[in-house]
Amino acid sequence: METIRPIPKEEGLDHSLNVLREGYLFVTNRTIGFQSDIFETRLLGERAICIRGEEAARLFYDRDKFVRSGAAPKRVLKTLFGEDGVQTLDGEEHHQRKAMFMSLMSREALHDMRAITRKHWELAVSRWESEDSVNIYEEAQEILCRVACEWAAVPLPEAEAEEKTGWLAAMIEATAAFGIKHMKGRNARTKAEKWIQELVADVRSGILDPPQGSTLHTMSWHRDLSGELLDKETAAVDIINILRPIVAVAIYVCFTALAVIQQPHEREKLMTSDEKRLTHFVQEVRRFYPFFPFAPARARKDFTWNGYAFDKGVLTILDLYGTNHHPGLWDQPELFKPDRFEHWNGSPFNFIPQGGGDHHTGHRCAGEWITLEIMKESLDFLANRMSYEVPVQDVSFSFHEMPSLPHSRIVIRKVKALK
Ligand code: HEM
Ligand code: MYR
Repeated sequence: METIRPIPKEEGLDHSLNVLREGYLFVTNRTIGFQSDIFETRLLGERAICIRGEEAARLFYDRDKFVRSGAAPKRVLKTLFGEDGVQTLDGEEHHQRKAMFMSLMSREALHDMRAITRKHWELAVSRWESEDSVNIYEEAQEILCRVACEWAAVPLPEAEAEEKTGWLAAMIEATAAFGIKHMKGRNARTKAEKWIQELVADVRSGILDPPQGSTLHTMSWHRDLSGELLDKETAAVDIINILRPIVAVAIYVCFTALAVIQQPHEREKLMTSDEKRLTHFVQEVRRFYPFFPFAPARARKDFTWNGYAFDKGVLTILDLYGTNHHPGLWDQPELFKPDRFEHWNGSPFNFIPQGGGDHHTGHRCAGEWITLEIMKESLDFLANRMSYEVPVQDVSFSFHEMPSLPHSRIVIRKVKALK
Protein backbone atom coordinates (compact mmCIF):
# COMPACT_ATOMS: atom_id res chain seq x y z
CA MET A 1 0.00 0.00 0.00
CA GLU A 2 1.10 3.54 -0.81
CA THR A 3 2.11 5.61 2.24
CA ILE A 4 -0.06 8.68 2.61
CA ARG A 5 1.86 11.95 3.03
CA PRO A 6 0.31 15.19 4.20
CA ILE A 7 -0.10 17.91 1.58
CA PRO A 8 1.81 21.05 2.75
CA LYS A 9 -0.90 23.35 4.03
CA GLU A 10 -1.12 27.13 4.18
CA GLU A 11 -2.63 28.44 7.44
CA GLY A 12 -5.49 30.93 7.39
CA LEU A 13 -9.22 31.16 6.76
CA ASP A 14 -9.14 32.27 3.14
CA HIS A 15 -6.50 33.39 0.64
CA SER A 16 -8.66 34.62 -2.25
CA LEU A 17 -7.44 38.18 -1.67
CA ASN A 18 -3.86 36.98 -2.06
CA VAL A 19 -4.77 35.57 -5.47
CA LEU A 20 -5.75 39.10 -6.47
CA ARG A 21 -2.69 40.63 -4.80
CA GLU A 22 -0.12 38.16 -6.13
CA GLY A 23 -1.89 37.23 -9.37
CA TYR A 24 0.16 34.99 -11.64
CA LEU A 25 2.72 34.40 -8.88
CA PHE A 26 0.25 33.18 -6.23
CA VAL A 27 1.07 29.50 -6.74
CA THR A 28 4.76 30.01 -7.58
CA ASN A 29 5.34 32.06 -4.42
CA ARG A 30 3.96 29.25 -2.27
CA THR A 31 5.67 26.41 -4.10
CA ILE A 32 8.94 28.21 -3.38
CA GLY A 33 7.96 28.73 0.26
CA PHE A 34 6.92 25.10 0.74
CA GLN A 35 9.59 23.71 -1.62
CA SER A 36 6.78 21.61 -3.04
CA ASP A 37 4.85 21.58 -6.33
CA ILE A 38 1.69 20.76 -4.39
CA PHE A 39 0.16 22.61 -1.46
CA GLU A 40 -3.22 23.16 0.10
CA THR A 41 -4.86 26.51 0.76
CA ARG A 42 -8.37 27.98 1.09
CA LEU A 43 -9.96 29.87 -1.78
CA LEU A 44 -13.48 31.30 -2.08
CA GLY A 45 -14.41 29.70 1.25
CA GLU A 46 -13.27 26.14 0.52
CA ARG A 47 -10.20 23.88 0.52
CA ALA A 48 -8.16 24.08 -2.64
CA ILE A 49 -5.17 22.03 -3.76
CA CYS A 50 -2.74 23.92 -6.00
CA ILE A 51 -0.34 22.03 -8.25
CA ARG A 52 2.24 22.89 -10.90
CA GLY A 53 4.68 21.11 -13.20
CA GLU A 54 4.59 18.46 -15.90
CA GLU A 55 3.46 15.54 -13.71
CA ALA A 56 0.83 17.75 -12.09
CA ALA A 57 -0.53 18.67 -15.53
CA ARG A 58 -0.60 14.99 -16.55
CA LEU A 59 -2.68 14.28 -13.44
CA PHE A 60 -5.00 17.26 -13.94
CA TYR A 61 -5.89 16.22 -17.49
CA ASP A 62 -6.69 12.61 -16.49
CA ARG A 63 -10.44 12.46 -17.14
CA ASP A 64 -10.84 9.55 -14.72
CA LYS A 65 -9.63 11.78 -11.92
CA PHE A 66 -11.09 15.26 -12.55
CA VAL A 67 -14.31 16.91 -13.69
CA ARG A 68 -15.11 20.51 -14.60
CA SER A 69 -18.72 20.68 -13.46
CA GLY A 70 -18.94 23.13 -10.55
CA ALA A 71 -15.25 24.07 -10.80
CA ALA A 72 -15.30 27.57 -12.35
CA PRO A 73 -16.47 30.34 -9.98
CA LYS A 74 -19.77 32.03 -10.81
CA ARG A 75 -18.08 35.33 -11.67
CA VAL A 76 -16.08 33.53 -14.37
CA LEU A 77 -19.24 31.94 -15.82
CA LYS A 78 -21.04 35.30 -15.81
CA THR A 79 -18.26 37.05 -17.71
CA LEU A 80 -15.60 34.95 -19.47
CA PHE A 81 -17.01 31.46 -20.04
CA GLY A 82 -20.79 31.85 -20.14
CA GLU A 83 -23.19 29.29 -18.67
CA ASP A 84 -23.48 25.72 -20.04
CA GLY A 85 -20.63 26.24 -22.50
CA VAL A 86 -18.07 23.58 -23.43
CA GLN A 87 -15.75 24.52 -20.54
CA THR A 88 -18.29 23.31 -17.97
CA LEU A 89 -19.06 19.89 -19.49
CA ASP A 90 -17.78 16.42 -18.64
CA GLY A 91 -17.79 12.92 -20.12
CA GLU A 92 -19.66 12.13 -23.33
CA GLU A 93 -21.41 15.48 -23.38
CA HIS A 94 -18.06 17.27 -23.35
CA HIS A 95 -16.58 14.93 -25.92
CA GLN A 96 -19.41 15.49 -28.36
CA ARG A 97 -19.49 19.29 -27.92
CA LYS A 98 -15.71 19.51 -28.14
CA ALA A 99 -15.79 17.56 -31.41
CA MET A 100 -18.01 20.32 -32.78
CA PHE A 101 -15.35 22.91 -31.83
CA MET A 102 -12.48 20.87 -33.23
CA SER A 103 -14.35 20.32 -36.53
CA LEU A 104 -13.86 24.08 -37.08
CA MET A 105 -10.07 23.76 -36.87
CA SER A 106 -9.24 21.96 -40.15
CA ARG A 107 -6.02 22.73 -41.99
CA GLU A 108 -8.05 24.74 -44.49
CA ALA A 109 -9.75 26.74 -41.72
CA LEU A 110 -6.33 27.55 -40.21
CA HIS A 111 -5.14 28.69 -43.62
CA ASP A 112 -8.23 30.90 -43.97
CA MET A 113 -7.55 32.37 -40.54
CA ARG A 114 -4.03 33.31 -41.58
CA ALA A 115 -5.25 34.96 -44.80
CA ILE A 116 -8.07 36.85 -43.06
CA THR A 117 -5.65 38.08 -40.39
CA ARG A 118 -3.23 39.29 -43.09
CA LYS A 119 -5.98 41.15 -44.93
CA HIS A 120 -7.14 43.01 -41.81
CA TRP A 121 -3.56 43.89 -40.77
CA GLU A 122 -2.91 45.30 -44.26
CA LEU A 123 -6.03 47.45 -44.09
CA ALA A 124 -5.13 48.65 -40.60
CA VAL A 125 -1.50 49.49 -41.46
CA SER A 126 -2.52 51.58 -44.44
CA ARG A 127 -4.99 53.44 -42.20
CA TRP A 128 -2.29 54.00 -39.57
CA GLU A 129 -0.01 55.71 -42.11
CA SER A 130 -2.13 58.82 -41.76
CA GLU A 131 -2.52 58.67 -37.97
CA ASP A 132 -0.34 60.45 -35.40
CA SER A 133 -0.05 57.51 -33.07
CA VAL A 134 -1.39 53.98 -32.81
CA ASN A 135 -2.29 52.02 -29.68
CA ILE A 136 -1.39 48.45 -30.60
CA TYR A 137 -3.61 46.76 -28.01
CA GLU A 138 -6.76 48.70 -28.85
CA GLU A 139 -6.17 48.43 -32.59
CA ALA A 140 -5.43 44.70 -32.35
CA GLN A 141 -8.69 44.13 -30.49
CA GLU A 142 -10.66 45.76 -33.29
CA ILE A 143 -8.66 44.03 -36.03
CA LEU A 144 -9.29 40.70 -34.32
CA CYS A 145 -13.00 41.35 -33.79
CA ARG A 146 -13.31 41.82 -37.56
CA VAL A 147 -11.15 38.74 -38.13
CA ALA A 148 -13.24 36.67 -35.68
CA CYS A 149 -16.54 37.63 -37.25
CA GLU A 150 -15.34 37.08 -40.80
CA TRP A 151 -13.82 33.69 -39.97
CA ALA A 152 -16.92 32.61 -38.03
CA ALA A 153 -19.33 33.97 -40.72
CA VAL A 154 -20.95 36.26 -38.17
CA PRO A 155 -22.19 39.38 -39.99
CA LEU A 156 -20.50 42.53 -38.65
CA PRO A 157 -21.77 45.78 -40.15
CA GLU A 158 -18.94 48.33 -40.28
CA ALA A 159 -20.85 50.72 -38.02
CA GLU A 160 -21.02 48.06 -35.28
CA ALA A 161 -17.37 46.95 -35.23
CA GLU A 162 -16.37 49.23 -32.37
CA GLU A 163 -19.37 48.31 -30.21
CA LYS A 164 -18.94 44.56 -30.68
CA THR A 165 -15.19 44.78 -30.01
CA GLY A 166 -16.03 46.58 -26.77
CA TRP A 167 -18.47 43.87 -25.65
CA LEU A 168 -16.05 41.01 -26.30
CA ALA A 169 -13.14 42.84 -24.68
CA ALA A 170 -15.21 43.77 -21.62
CA MET A 171 -15.94 40.09 -20.84
CA ILE A 172 -12.21 39.32 -20.79
CA GLU A 173 -11.26 42.34 -18.73
CA ALA A 174 -14.11 41.85 -16.21
CA THR A 175 -13.26 38.30 -15.11
CA ALA A 176 -10.88 39.19 -12.29
CA ALA A 177 -12.14 42.79 -11.82
CA PHE A 178 -14.49 44.32 -9.28
CA GLY A 179 -17.11 47.05 -9.22
CA ILE A 180 -17.95 48.88 -12.41
CA LYS A 181 -15.43 47.01 -14.56
CA HIS A 182 -16.84 43.65 -13.50
CA MET A 183 -20.45 44.80 -14.04
CA LYS A 184 -19.52 46.14 -17.47
CA GLY A 185 -18.39 42.65 -18.44
CA ARG A 186 -21.59 41.04 -17.20
CA ASN A 187 -23.69 43.56 -19.14
CA ALA A 188 -21.54 43.07 -22.21
CA ARG A 189 -22.17 39.31 -22.00
CA THR A 190 -25.93 39.84 -21.78
CA LYS A 191 -25.88 42.09 -24.87
CA ALA A 192 -23.54 39.83 -26.83
CA GLU A 193 -25.59 36.72 -26.07
CA LYS A 194 -28.75 38.46 -27.29
CA TRP A 195 -26.97 39.58 -30.48
CA ILE A 196 -25.79 36.04 -31.25
CA GLN A 197 -29.06 34.35 -30.23
CA GLU A 198 -30.84 36.46 -32.84
CA LEU A 199 -28.34 35.36 -35.48
CA VAL A 200 -28.87 31.69 -34.55
CA ALA A 201 -32.63 32.22 -34.88
CA ASP A 202 -32.08 33.85 -38.30
CA VAL A 203 -29.99 30.89 -39.46
CA ARG A 204 -32.62 28.43 -38.32
CA SER A 205 -35.43 30.34 -40.00
CA GLY A 206 -33.48 30.68 -43.25
CA ILE A 207 -33.00 34.46 -43.09
CA LEU A 208 -29.24 33.88 -42.90
CA ASP A 209 -27.38 31.11 -44.72
CA PRO A 210 -23.75 31.05 -43.56
CA PRO A 211 -21.31 28.72 -45.37
CA GLN A 212 -21.18 25.08 -44.26
CA GLY A 213 -18.25 24.49 -41.93
CA SER A 214 -18.33 28.03 -40.54
CA THR A 215 -18.82 28.57 -36.81
CA LEU A 216 -22.25 30.18 -37.21
CA HIS A 217 -23.50 27.37 -39.44
CA THR A 218 -21.94 24.53 -37.42
CA MET A 219 -23.16 25.72 -34.04
CA SER A 220 -26.63 26.74 -35.23
CA TRP A 221 -27.23 23.26 -36.62
CA HIS A 222 -25.27 21.18 -34.06
CA ARG A 223 -27.31 18.43 -32.37
CA ASP A 224 -26.57 17.30 -28.82
CA LEU A 225 -26.36 13.69 -27.58
CA SER A 226 -30.15 13.34 -27.58
CA GLY A 227 -30.34 14.53 -31.20
CA GLU A 228 -31.81 17.95 -30.33
CA LEU A 229 -30.52 21.27 -31.65
CA LEU A 230 -28.69 23.21 -28.93
CA ASP A 231 -31.01 25.69 -27.30
CA LYS A 232 -30.20 29.11 -28.73
CA GLU A 233 -28.81 30.33 -25.40
CA THR A 234 -26.19 27.56 -25.36
CA ALA A 235 -25.43 27.93 -29.07
CA ALA A 236 -24.80 31.65 -28.47
CA VAL A 237 -22.52 30.94 -25.48
CA ASP A 238 -20.38 28.58 -27.56
CA ILE A 239 -20.30 30.90 -30.61
CA ILE A 240 -19.05 33.57 -28.22
CA ASN A 241 -16.50 30.99 -27.02
CA ILE A 242 -15.02 31.40 -30.52
CA LEU A 243 -15.41 35.17 -31.00
CA ARG A 244 -14.28 36.38 -27.53
CA PRO A 245 -11.00 34.47 -27.31
CA ILE A 246 -10.01 35.56 -30.82
CA VAL A 247 -10.31 39.14 -29.55
CA ALA A 248 -8.31 38.04 -26.48
CA VAL A 249 -5.41 37.15 -28.77
CA ALA A 250 -4.89 40.97 -28.85
CA ILE A 251 -3.22 40.48 -25.45
CA TYR A 252 -0.67 38.15 -27.03
CA VAL A 253 -0.29 40.55 -29.97
CA CYS A 254 0.49 43.33 -27.51
CA PHE A 255 3.09 41.19 -25.72
CA THR A 256 4.49 40.16 -29.12
CA ALA A 257 4.96 43.86 -29.93
CA LEU A 258 6.73 44.31 -26.59
CA ALA A 259 9.06 41.40 -27.32
CA VAL A 260 9.83 42.76 -30.81
CA ILE A 261 10.71 46.14 -29.28
CA GLN A 262 12.75 44.77 -26.38
CA GLN A 263 14.60 41.99 -28.22
CA PRO A 264 16.25 43.58 -31.30
CA HIS A 265 18.62 40.62 -31.60
CA GLU A 266 15.70 38.16 -31.75
CA ARG A 267 13.82 40.48 -34.15
CA GLU A 268 16.75 40.39 -36.57
CA LYS A 269 16.43 36.61 -36.84
CA LEU A 270 12.89 37.10 -38.18
CA MET A 271 13.97 39.19 -41.18
CA THR A 272 13.30 36.47 -43.75
CA SER A 273 9.84 35.74 -42.30
CA ASP A 274 10.96 32.13 -41.97
CA GLU A 275 7.97 30.13 -40.67
CA LYS A 276 10.03 28.15 -38.16
CA ARG A 277 11.55 31.28 -36.64
CA LEU A 278 8.16 32.99 -36.47
CA THR A 279 6.79 29.90 -34.72
CA HIS A 280 9.58 29.74 -32.14
CA PHE A 281 9.19 33.43 -31.36
CA VAL A 282 5.42 33.24 -30.77
CA GLN A 283 5.81 30.02 -28.76
CA GLU A 284 8.24 31.87 -26.51
CA VAL A 285 5.79 34.79 -26.22
CA ARG A 286 3.14 32.28 -25.05
CA ARG A 287 5.54 30.68 -22.59
CA PHE A 288 7.15 33.82 -21.24
CA TYR A 289 4.39 36.37 -20.70
CA PRO A 290 1.57 35.97 -18.17
CA PHE A 291 -1.89 35.39 -19.67
CA PHE A 292 -4.23 32.62 -18.48
CA PRO A 293 -3.06 32.10 -14.89
CA PHE A 294 -4.50 28.74 -13.84
CA ALA A 295 -7.25 26.23 -14.59
CA PRO A 296 -9.72 24.83 -12.02
CA ALA A 297 -11.23 21.31 -11.75
CA ARG A 298 -12.71 19.03 -9.05
CA ALA A 299 -11.65 15.50 -8.11
CA ARG A 300 -14.10 13.01 -9.66
CA LYS A 301 -13.48 10.50 -6.85
CA ASP A 302 -11.18 9.81 -3.89
CA PHE A 303 -7.69 8.89 -5.09
CA THR A 304 -4.05 9.23 -4.14
CA TRP A 305 -1.29 10.68 -6.29
CA ASN A 306 2.37 10.37 -5.27
CA GLY A 307 1.07 9.52 -1.79
CA TYR A 308 -1.11 12.65 -1.54
CA ALA A 309 -4.82 12.10 -0.89
CA PHE A 310 -7.36 13.90 -3.08
CA ASP A 311 -10.93 13.70 -1.75
CA LYS A 312 -13.86 13.50 -4.13
CA GLY A 313 -14.97 17.04 -5.04
CA VAL A 314 -11.85 18.84 -3.84
CA LEU A 315 -11.14 22.01 -5.82
CA THR A 316 -7.82 21.61 -7.64
CA ILE A 317 -5.98 24.43 -9.37
CA LEU A 318 -3.36 23.76 -12.04
CA ASP A 319 -0.85 26.60 -12.31
CA LEU A 320 -0.37 27.22 -16.04
CA TYR A 321 1.95 30.21 -15.72
CA GLY A 322 4.07 28.46 -13.06
CA THR A 323 4.41 25.32 -15.19
CA ASN A 324 5.64 27.38 -18.15
CA HIS A 325 8.26 28.93 -15.85
CA HIS A 326 9.14 25.82 -13.84
CA PRO A 327 12.91 25.83 -13.26
CA GLY A 328 12.97 22.04 -13.48
CA LEU A 329 11.42 22.10 -16.95
CA TRP A 330 12.88 25.22 -18.55
CA ASP A 331 16.51 26.36 -18.68
CA GLN A 332 16.69 29.96 -17.41
CA PRO A 333 12.90 30.31 -17.50
CA GLU A 334 13.02 34.07 -16.84
CA LEU A 335 14.93 34.78 -20.08
CA PHE A 336 13.15 35.32 -23.41
CA LYS A 337 14.82 32.79 -25.70
CA PRO A 338 12.79 31.68 -28.75
CA ASP A 339 15.57 29.28 -29.80
CA ARG A 340 14.72 27.04 -26.84
CA PHE A 341 11.81 25.77 -28.97
CA GLU A 342 14.34 24.28 -31.38
CA HIS A 343 14.84 21.57 -28.77
CA TRP A 344 11.44 21.42 -27.04
CA ASN A 345 10.24 17.82 -26.73
CA GLY A 346 6.62 18.65 -27.67
CA SER A 347 5.17 17.24 -24.44
CA PRO A 348 1.45 18.06 -24.03
CA PHE A 349 2.10 18.66 -20.31
CA ASN A 350 5.19 20.89 -19.91
CA PHE A 351 4.22 23.88 -22.09
CA ILE A 352 0.62 24.72 -21.25
CA PRO A 353 -0.25 28.39 -21.83
CA GLN A 354 -3.61 27.29 -23.26
CA GLY A 355 -4.04 24.20 -21.11
CA GLY A 356 -2.51 20.74 -21.52
CA GLY A 357 -3.38 17.22 -22.60
CA ASP A 358 -5.34 16.45 -25.75
CA HIS A 359 -7.42 18.97 -27.70
CA HIS A 360 -10.07 16.43 -28.72
CA THR A 361 -10.61 14.40 -25.59
CA GLY A 362 -9.76 16.92 -22.88
CA HIS A 363 -10.31 20.57 -22.07
CA ARG A 364 -7.17 21.87 -23.78
CA CYS A 365 -7.91 25.12 -25.63
CA ALA A 366 -9.85 24.54 -28.84
CA GLY A 367 -8.36 27.66 -30.35
CA GLU A 368 -4.67 26.97 -29.77
CA TRP A 369 -3.85 26.40 -33.45
CA ILE A 370 -5.70 29.48 -34.70
CA THR A 371 -4.03 31.50 -31.93
CA LEU A 372 -0.67 30.48 -33.42
CA GLU A 373 -1.76 31.45 -36.95
CA ILE A 374 -2.95 34.88 -35.78
CA MET A 375 0.21 35.42 -33.76
CA LYS A 376 2.65 34.43 -36.52
CA GLU A 377 0.95 36.74 -39.00
CA SER A 378 0.81 39.59 -36.47
CA LEU A 379 4.48 39.05 -35.60
CA ASP A 380 5.47 39.29 -39.27
CA PHE A 381 3.75 42.70 -39.46
CA LEU A 382 5.29 43.93 -36.20
CA ALA A 383 8.80 42.75 -37.11
CA ASN A 384 8.98 43.07 -40.88
CA ARG A 385 6.04 44.53 -42.69
CA MET A 386 5.88 48.04 -41.32
CA SER A 387 8.32 50.62 -39.98
CA TYR A 388 7.46 52.71 -36.93
CA GLU A 389 8.89 54.68 -34.05
CA VAL A 390 8.40 53.75 -30.42
CA PRO A 391 8.04 56.81 -28.16
CA VAL A 392 9.14 56.63 -24.53
CA GLN A 393 6.36 54.96 -22.55
CA ASP A 394 5.72 52.65 -19.59
CA VAL A 395 5.87 49.19 -21.13
CA SER A 396 6.14 47.42 -17.77
CA PHE A 397 3.53 44.84 -16.85
CA SER A 398 2.35 43.63 -13.44
CA PHE A 399 1.87 40.11 -12.19
CA HIS A 400 -1.11 41.08 -10.06
CA GLU A 401 -3.22 42.39 -12.95
CA MET A 402 -5.25 39.61 -14.59
CA PRO A 403 -5.09 39.71 -17.52
CA SER A 404 -1.73 41.46 -17.46
CA LEU A 405 -0.69 43.87 -20.23
CA PRO A 406 2.11 46.37 -20.84
CA HIS A 407 0.81 49.45 -19.03
CA SER A 408 1.09 51.71 -22.10
CA ARG A 409 -0.64 49.07 -24.29
CA ILE A 410 2.28 49.78 -26.71
CA VAL A 411 1.99 53.04 -28.58
CA ILE A 412 3.80 53.49 -31.90
CA ARG A 413 4.21 56.47 -34.28
CA LYS A 414 5.06 57.28 -37.90
CA VAL A 415 3.84 53.97 -39.25
CA LYS A 416 4.75 53.08 -42.85
CA ALA A 417 3.86 49.88 -44.68
CA LEU A 418 6.87 47.91 -46.00
CA LYS A 419 7.08 45.28 -48.82
C1 HEM B 1 -10.01 26.66 -23.28
C2 HEM B 1 -6.35 29.76 -23.02
C3 HEM B 1 -7.47 31.50 -27.35
C4 HEM B 1 -11.34 28.64 -27.47
C5 HEM B 1 -8.89 27.33 -22.88
C6 HEM B 1 -8.20 27.07 -21.66
C7 HEM B 1 -7.18 27.93 -21.58
C8 HEM B 1 -7.21 28.74 -22.75
C9 HEM B 1 -6.16 28.04 -20.47
C10 HEM B 1 -8.65 26.09 -20.58
C11 HEM B 1 -7.89 24.84 -20.51
C12 HEM B 1 -8.48 23.97 -19.42
O1 HEM B 1 -9.56 24.24 -18.91
O2 HEM B 1 -7.85 22.98 -19.07
C13 HEM B 1 -6.40 30.55 -24.14
C14 HEM B 1 -5.53 31.66 -24.38
C15 HEM B 1 -5.85 32.15 -25.58
C16 HEM B 1 -6.93 31.35 -26.11
C17 HEM B 1 -4.44 32.16 -23.44
C18 HEM B 1 -5.24 33.32 -26.26
C19 HEM B 1 -5.96 34.33 -26.54
C20 HEM B 1 -8.55 30.80 -27.80
C21 HEM B 1 -9.13 30.94 -29.10
C22 HEM B 1 -10.23 30.15 -29.12
C23 HEM B 1 -10.33 29.51 -27.84
C24 HEM B 1 -8.58 31.84 -30.20
C25 HEM B 1 -11.23 29.87 -30.18
C26 HEM B 1 -11.34 30.41 -31.28
C27 HEM B 1 -11.32 27.90 -26.32
C28 HEM B 1 -12.37 26.96 -25.97
C29 HEM B 1 -11.97 26.38 -24.75
C30 HEM B 1 -10.71 26.99 -24.40
C31 HEM B 1 -13.62 26.67 -26.76
C32 HEM B 1 -12.72 25.32 -23.96
C33 HEM B 1 -12.20 23.95 -24.28
C34 HEM B 1 -12.81 22.86 -23.45
O3 HEM B 1 -13.32 23.14 -22.36
O4 HEM B 1 -12.80 21.72 -23.91
N1 HEM B 1 -8.27 28.34 -23.56
N2 HEM B 1 -7.23 30.40 -25.19
N3 HEM B 1 -9.29 29.92 -27.07
N4 HEM B 1 -10.35 27.89 -25.36
FE1 HEM B 1 -8.75 29.08 -25.33
C1 MYR C 1 -10.75 33.44 -23.48
O1 MYR C 1 -11.38 34.46 -23.78
O2 MYR C 1 -11.29 32.37 -23.18
C2 MYR C 1 -9.25 33.48 -23.58
C3 MYR C 1 -8.45 34.09 -22.59
C4 MYR C 1 -8.99 35.03 -21.56
C5 MYR C 1 -8.03 35.20 -20.43
C6 MYR C 1 -8.47 36.01 -19.31
C7 MYR C 1 -7.57 35.86 -18.14
C8 MYR C 1 -8.12 36.52 -16.90
C9 MYR C 1 -8.18 35.76 -15.64
C10 MYR C 1 -8.85 34.43 -15.74
C11 MYR C 1 -9.05 33.66 -14.48
C12 MYR C 1 -9.65 32.33 -14.83
C13 MYR C 1 -9.82 31.41 -13.72
C14 MYR C 1 -10.60 30.23 -14.10
